[in-house]
This record gives sequence, structure tokens and C-alpha cells, in this order.
Amino acid sequence: DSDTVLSVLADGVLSLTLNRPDKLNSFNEDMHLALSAGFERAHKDADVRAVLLTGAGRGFSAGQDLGDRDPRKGTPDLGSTIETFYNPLLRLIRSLEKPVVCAVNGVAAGAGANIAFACDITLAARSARFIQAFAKIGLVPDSGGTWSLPRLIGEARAKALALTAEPLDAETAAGWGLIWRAVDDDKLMDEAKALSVRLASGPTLGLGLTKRAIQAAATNSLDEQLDLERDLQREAGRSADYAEGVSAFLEKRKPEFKGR
Ligand code: T3D
Repeated sequence: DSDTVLSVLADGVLSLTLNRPDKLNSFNEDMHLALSAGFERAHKDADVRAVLLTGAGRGFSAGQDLGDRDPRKGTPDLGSTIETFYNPLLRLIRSLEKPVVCAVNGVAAGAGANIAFACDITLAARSARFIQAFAKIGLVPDSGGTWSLPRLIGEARAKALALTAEPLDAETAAGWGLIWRAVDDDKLMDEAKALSVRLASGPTLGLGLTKRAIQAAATNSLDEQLDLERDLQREAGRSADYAEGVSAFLEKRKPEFKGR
């Protein structure tokens, strides 16, 4: 059922909207397949210069659809569903060398929260809440949560959120550095769309290399990172967008970037 994710390409932005609002956009297999297909398209389609991920209805995503995990139907191999669905999705988001904006329109729980934290620029409605819901059902944070949380907010806050499953409001999430900004509810989508269009009309080859460099810093030494910056700057310096950016500056006009 491809309606589980609405996909629209306009102004270089591929908007992907999780669309199971009556289940708070919790993940079933259909929605996983549709969302992965959206990000795979973003990898391959040169017309896609940025992605905007959001949710339909009052929530962003409540993580795994627990209706598909009824213990009366047997014990699922969760390692297998993580390997098949959640891990590939995380890798698709992080390896996409194009900006991924996330507009968290309401509650983001479990994998839903950690997928939002994996995006490059995450905005949230002021009424949104982030919940590491795993602790309430005896699970471990997944979708990269045990990696991203301590890196973004430090071990003390990461452990408290993960062990208590207490909801975190959007403003505190922004203040702690988990997300970019909390936005008034009625302005969220306008702001997220404007940001996505601005990024999509930017020098997206350079933006993609910038994303790669910043992510590599998580595991690189300073020396490795300096070498990487040299290599990526060499690549960026050969791009048409760089020539256009400098020409436009010298000619005192607006640049027209093509993403190459
Ligand atoms: O299984 C694997 O493959 C491993 C991977 C795991 C990844 C995970 O994400 S595990 C964590 C799973 N998620 C949760 O445990 C969160 C469960 N949901 C909640 O705790 C609450 O719904 C929220 C705090 C997110 C929101 O609360 P509230 O009061 O705003 O809404 P609600 O009334 O609880 O939910 C509204 C409806 O959505 C409701 O349906 P109904 O009663 O109106 O027919 C509720 O059952 C449904 N819903 C919400 N979350 C889920 C869900 N249905 C299925 N699965 C859900 N996760």
C-alpha cells in the first residue's frame, strides 16, 4: 500500500510524508518499504536536491507498529526486523549526500524519535514531544539512538532519556542540541518547506560533501579529518557550483546553482 508514505517532488525537494495518521504513523512493513523507496529515489534522482520528511495528522511517528508485535502471535526476531528495515533506513538517510530536513509535527516516539535525530536539520512544532519509548516495553533504543543521543547531548542526558522514557518537549530538545529549532505549530510546515527549497536551490554537491565531512568527524582523528577536508575541498573546488558561486560574488549577482 504505497499510500503509507506520500511522495511529492517540487522545487527540487522530495517531500516524504508518513501517512498512517490513525496509528500515529507507526511503522509497519508497507510504510518501511515506501519510505526506503523514497530515500532510494533521492539517492538516484538528480532532480531531487533535498528531502523533507514529516508526518500526516497529529503525530510524527510512534515508532514500530506494536499491533504487528502481539506476543500471542509468537516471538518475533527483532534483530531480523532491525537488520531488514530500521538499519537500512538509517543508512539511507545518513549516506544520502543531499540535505534531509525533518519537520516533527507532533509526538515522535521510539524509532520515530531516533529517525528524526538522524536527519540533517530537524525542526519541531512547539507542541511536539520526543520519547525514547523503548524503556516502557523492555526494548533498547534503536535506529541509531544509542549512537546519536550520547553524541548530541552527552551520556548523562542520553541515559536519563533512554532509561526513563520521559517525554522531552521541543524547546528543551532544541536547547540541548538534539534538534535545530522549535517552531510555532502553525508555522512549522511553512518554515520547513522554505528551508528545504532554500537548501535544494543551493550548491548541493558541496552541501552533500559537507554532510559527509561532519559525519566522518564522529570517528576520525583530527589528522584524518584534516586530510578529508583537503580531499573534499579539492572535489568541491572542481564543481560548476563553486565557479558559479565565485563568479556571482564578483559580478554582484545572485548565483544559480545546479548541484554539480
Ligand atoms: O519491533 C521491532 O521491529 C523492533 C523495533 C522497534 C522500534 C520501536 O519504535 S519500539 C517502540 C514502539 N513505540 C512505542 O512503544 C510507542 C507506543 N505509543 C505510545 O506510547 C503513545 O501512543 C504515544 C506516547 C506515542 C502517544 O500517546 P497519545 O496519548 O498521544 O496517543 P494514543 O492515544 O496512545 O495513540 C493514538 C492511536 O495511535 C491509538 O489508536 P486508537 O486507540 O485510537 O485506535 C494508539 O493505539 C495508536 N498507536 C500509537 N502508537 C502506536 C499505535 N498503534 C500501534 N503502534 C504504535 N506504536
